[in-house]
Amino acid sequence: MDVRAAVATAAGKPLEIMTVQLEGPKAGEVMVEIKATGICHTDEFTLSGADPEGLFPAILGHEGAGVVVDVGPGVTSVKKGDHVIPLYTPECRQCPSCLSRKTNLCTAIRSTQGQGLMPDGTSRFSLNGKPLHHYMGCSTFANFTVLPEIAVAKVREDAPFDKICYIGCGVTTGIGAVFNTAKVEIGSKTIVFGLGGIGLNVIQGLRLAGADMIIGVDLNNDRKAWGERFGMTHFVNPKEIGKDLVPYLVDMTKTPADQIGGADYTFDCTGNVTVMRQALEACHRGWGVSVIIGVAPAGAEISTRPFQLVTGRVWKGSAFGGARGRTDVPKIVDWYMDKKIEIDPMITHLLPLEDINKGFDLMHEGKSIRSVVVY
Ligand code: NAD
Ligand code: AHE
Ligand code: ZN
Repeated sequence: MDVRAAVATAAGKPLEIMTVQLEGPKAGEVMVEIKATGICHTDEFTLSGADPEGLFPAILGHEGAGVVVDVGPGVTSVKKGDHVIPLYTPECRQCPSCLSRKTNLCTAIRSTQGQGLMPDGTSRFSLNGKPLHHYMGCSTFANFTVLPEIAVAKVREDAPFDKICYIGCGVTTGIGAVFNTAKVEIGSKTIVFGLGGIGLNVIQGLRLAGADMIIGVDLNNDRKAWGERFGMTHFVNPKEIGKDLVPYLVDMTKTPADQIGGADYTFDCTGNVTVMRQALEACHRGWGVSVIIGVAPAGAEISTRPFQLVTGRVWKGSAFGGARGRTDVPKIVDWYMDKKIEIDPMITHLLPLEDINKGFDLMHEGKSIRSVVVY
């Protein structure tokens, strides 16, 4: 069938809106009509050419919500009419990773997904007979897409698509990093680097977890009010402090009883490897945990003195907030519907597909938290 899509034709070029062809679902697959999709910084990262796994031409987008319109043979867990959120981290519940209970990184289809293909090694998307790559197993920058059954979370039907699409990445990533990865305790001192679509969700997660101190760090002063809106207690713009950032942050966390200082938990939500080092080194000696969420460009590497780790700081990473999508995403939708978490204010722009490139411009200009394309 013909579908409308924003196609990434080459690295660094704006997306092109066009009609492309989509094949129906094969065994174990479902076709979903995408109703809304957020634009995450990771889409920008791949479009820019910085992603070592980036493939072109491709249909990007991985933060969607929609309705199942067709199912292939053997599909049992969802049916036509179900509301779903696509999962770039699937949950097969059978692979060694899922069975380990130690990680959310299901390995059932990771290899074909990384090659921009469905699990059978082919693409469902094409343009004039030539295949187009899928992206992160989702390709939500099209009004219809095909996904493996294990890569959709069935969610309640009264939840609005233009809000819950954000749970497909940003919300779950930020809140999940706090609860699943860091396991932050009540009363913690915390620092969040980068107050964008992910960082603000880390902040609202920290507020929920009962952190005492939530320091937000960003180069953009407009982000101060945004951070405060979700529970940030202090704001630091590294360009304005006139001294080195790490000792400055460590000083902020000192108390008369603890003159060592340092945060219990820090989170990188920038993808900048210099910031990642600062986030680690701003942790408390002996126990501070730093969680890397940001995605760094091809060739970038992190470094620190091993002494930082010898003296008890811990470096961790978090993908999709450590969430098991089919199990956890429906619960996060409930949290939103029950007003335990906020989403609406973070969705700063709603755009038609034709204007999707404006969403990328707004991100570059630091003017949006989340732009959402509504089909
Ligand atoms: P965003 O563009 O909305 O926000 C980034 C923020 O970081 C902005 O406020 C920007 O001003 C700030 N920033 C940039 N450089 C900085 C610096 N040197 N110091 C302090 N602040 C700085 O992006 P986003 O959608 O929030 O994504 C953030 C990062 O998280 C990206 O790298 C993205 O690819 C990654 N990400 C990872 C996962 C995961 O599962 N690990 C999921 C989603 C996004
Ligand atoms: N392809 C990149 C890495 C991209 C990456 O780290 N992706 C995150 C999700 S970002 C969502 O906005 C992730 O979940 N990674 C786990 C995985 O299996 O991809 C690279 O550097 O090659
Ligand atoms: Zn994302």
